[in-house]
Amino acid sequence: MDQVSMTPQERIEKAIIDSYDYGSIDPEDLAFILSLTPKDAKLAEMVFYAARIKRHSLFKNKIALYGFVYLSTHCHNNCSFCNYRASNHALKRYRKSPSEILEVASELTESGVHLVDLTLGEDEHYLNGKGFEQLLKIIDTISSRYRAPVMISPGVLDLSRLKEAKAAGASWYALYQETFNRTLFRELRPDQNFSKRLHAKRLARDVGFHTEDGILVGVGASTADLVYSVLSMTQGDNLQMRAMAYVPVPGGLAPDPNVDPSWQELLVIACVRLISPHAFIPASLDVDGLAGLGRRLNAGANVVTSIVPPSKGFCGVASMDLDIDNSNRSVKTVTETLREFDLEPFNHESYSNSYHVYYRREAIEANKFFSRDLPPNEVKMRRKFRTVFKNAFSGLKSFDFYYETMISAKQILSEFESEIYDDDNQDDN
Ligand code: MD0
Ligand code: SF4
Repeated sequence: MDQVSMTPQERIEKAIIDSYDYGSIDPEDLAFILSLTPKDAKLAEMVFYAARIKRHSLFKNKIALYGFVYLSTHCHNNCSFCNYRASNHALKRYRKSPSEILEVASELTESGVHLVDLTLGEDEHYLNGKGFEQLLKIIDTISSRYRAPVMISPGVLDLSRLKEAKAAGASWYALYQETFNRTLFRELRPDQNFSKRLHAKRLARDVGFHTEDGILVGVGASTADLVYSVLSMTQGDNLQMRAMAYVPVPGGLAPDPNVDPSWQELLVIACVRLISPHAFIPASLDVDGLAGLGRRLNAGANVVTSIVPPSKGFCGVASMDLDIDNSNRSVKTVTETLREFDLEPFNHESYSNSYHVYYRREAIEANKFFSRDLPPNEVKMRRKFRTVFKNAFSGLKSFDFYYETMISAKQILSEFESEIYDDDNQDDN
C-alpha cells in the first residue's frame, strides 16, 4: 500500500513499525507526523505512546536530572533567537566567579542531580588564557570532588581546548546546530560557520566526549526542513538530542505564526525517540517551566534539564527567570511531577550504567531484528515489541479500540520489565 492510499492511522502505524524494523522513518511519513496539529491529538498520542514504550524498553521508568549553571551571559555572537546576543544592549549581563559557580554546583549535586551542565555564552574571558584555566579547575572540582559528570556548553571550541576540557574531567559537550538547513542557519546564527559547528561535535567525540545536538522549532523551518533536520541530527552519533521551542525574544527573530512551537517540540521529541531509542532526550524546564514537564515526558523525553537553584541570580537560557526563584526548578518539585507519570529519577549508579545502551546501539543498528549477534534479550524484546504493535494496529477499528490496547499494553510492559532486565545486567537496584 502506498502512503497516499493509507488512512492517517495506517500511516502512523507504518512509521512506528518502520522505526522498529529499520531504525528509521520514511521522510514522507515523518513529514506527516511533524505536521500533525493539536487538533490531531489522538493521532499524535499514538506516536507519543510508541515513544514511551521505546523509552521504557531501554530505560525503564528512570529519568535523568541535569543541573544547569549559566555561568556567564557575556557573548560575542548575535544569534537572532537569543536574549544574550551581543547586540542586545538592553540586557544586564553577569559573569559569575569560580567560587560562586562552585557553590551553586555543589548545591545542585547535593540536591541529587545526575550531571552538572556548565553553560556560557561565547565569553572571551572564560574561553581564553587565565579564564579558561579557571574553567578547567571548575570542571575538575565538580567531576572529581563533587563526583558529578560535567557537561560543557561553551559554544564552538577548537581541538586543543576540547582536549583540555576532556582531560580536566568534562564528559559531555553540548552544541546545538538549531537547524540543518544552512540558509535558515545563517538567519539564526549570523556570521557563524555551519560546518565548523557540526565538525566541533565530531572532534569532541574523537577526543572522547558524549555529544548533544539540538533543533530549535518555531523559527520558520518548513516541514521538509524539519524532517531533514531530524534525520540529520539522528544520524550524527549524538548520545543526547533535543528539540526546543523558540521563546520569542524582544527585538529578536519574529516567531513563526504558522506553528505552535511547544506542540511541534513534542512531535520532534517523539520522532527522535522512535528513530534513536537509546538517546537521552531532554524535557527542558527552560521553555514552559514545570507546567510543561509532563507533556514532554509523555512524548518520550528521559532527561529533565535546566534544574536551577533559586535566589542565586543564575538565569535560564530560553526563559531567563521562569520558575527559578519560586523553586519550581528543583529536584524535589521535579521528582514529584515524575511520580505523577509513574516515573522516577535514576539512582546515581544506574544513571552511569544507562550509558551502556549507547554502546549497544551500533550492534542494534547494524543487525536490526533478527541477528544472532544481538544479545538474546535484545532479539526477544524487539520481536515482542514488534508483535505488540502489529497486533494492536492490525485490530485497529477505532480509537476506542486503540485506547483499550493501550491499557493492555501497560500489562505487557510490566512483563517486559522482568524479561528484559532479569539477566541483562542493567538492573539498578
Ligand atoms: C536547557 N537552558 O537545558 C538549558 C540549555 C545547554 N546545554 C542547555 C539550553 O534547557
Ligand atoms: Fe551567544 Fe549562545 Fe546566545 Fe548565540 S545562543 S547569542 S552563542 S549565548
